[in-house]
Amino acid sequence: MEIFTNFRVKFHISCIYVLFLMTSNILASEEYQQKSPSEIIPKFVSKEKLLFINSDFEMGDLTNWRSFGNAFLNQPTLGDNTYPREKNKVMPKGNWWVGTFENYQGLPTQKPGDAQKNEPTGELISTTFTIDTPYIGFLISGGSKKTTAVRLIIDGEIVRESVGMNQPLMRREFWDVREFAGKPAIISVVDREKGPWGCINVDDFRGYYSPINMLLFPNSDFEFGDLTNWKAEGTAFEKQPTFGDNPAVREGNKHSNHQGNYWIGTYELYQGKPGEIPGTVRRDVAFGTLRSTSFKIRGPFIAFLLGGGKGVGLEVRLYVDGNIVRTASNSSNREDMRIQIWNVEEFKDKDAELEIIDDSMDAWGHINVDYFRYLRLFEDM
Ligand SMILES: [Ca+2]
Ligand SMILES: [Ca+2]
Ligand SMILES: [Ca+2]
Repeated sequence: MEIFTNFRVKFHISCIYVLFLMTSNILASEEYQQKSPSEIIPKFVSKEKLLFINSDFEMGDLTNWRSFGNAFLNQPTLGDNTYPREKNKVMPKGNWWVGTFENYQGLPTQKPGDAQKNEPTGELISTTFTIDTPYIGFLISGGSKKTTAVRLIIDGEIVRESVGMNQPLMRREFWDVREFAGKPAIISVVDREKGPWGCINVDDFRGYYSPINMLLFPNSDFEFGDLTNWKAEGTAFEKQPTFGDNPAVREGNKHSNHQGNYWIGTYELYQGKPGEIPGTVRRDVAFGTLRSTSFKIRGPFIAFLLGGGKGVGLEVRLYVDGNIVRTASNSSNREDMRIQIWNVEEFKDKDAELEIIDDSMDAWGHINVDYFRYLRLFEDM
């Protein structure tokens, strides 16, 4: 009888729980539709901690790090040292960071902006730490080749690697390290490059319990596989987003360089659905616009991928308070998308919208875009 009662109680609790789940799902979806779009953006909060003592370089020395070669001899660097020199920000977290182009530690013999430039090379290796959070996050910028990189090494193997984007501003990068839970690991920062962009900048290595959402709004990277939070007009964006590296299927040597699985390519006609054939194209004759939902500007820099034709009528626009405040277009005809960065510091907390325009029917009359996101958040500065 007791078992039966327990079962009934459990059954009732289960029913209530299922009802609760159903209701909360309905509420969630209603909330999603009824609230203004900027309110549905996930909160950018995340619990985190230092990966190990001085993983943020705030001791002002290389405690818990070992340096090899000469690139890291004059590290860490004090303050946003690129700014006095070239008016470009790196945006370190705190006072100290590592930048192998830099040569400023606040010594009396030095002045802000001093540089050792690209020539020095070397490696910086962290103390061994245990992977006890599901994610590792850090700041990174510098050269985009594999010769300037940040690596996670476990059991002597490189298991994660990130590089810069050939620009000074450090972005917040995350590694999913759940599969390595409990393992001993080290961070290696390498600079094996003497040529242009032969430098690596890093700071603020932290263990995260969840990654911070850097998207502008849900589906600003098109990974839903549909146009949720986007509104298409005209025909160019009808069968979007595009699935996979469709130009490479067709031409082999041309790649889209997209993020994840989905992106926008108005030449393309393949969404990965049953019955569709990879490599199929719509060609350049369609035109139209794709307008995003409204979102609040939460970070100082918006980045995205842009490719396609360079012609008139192919453009990405940022609207703030209904006015066009930023535009981007291609400088050459290219399928492979490249990173574009907008400084939007002045529009903090304002309402914005994106618009992608394909108003061209010419040869190369198509536009490719993907992965609209923040490089940093105001909360992360
Ligand atoms: Ca720091
Ligand atoms: Ca170098
Ligand atoms: Ca994508």
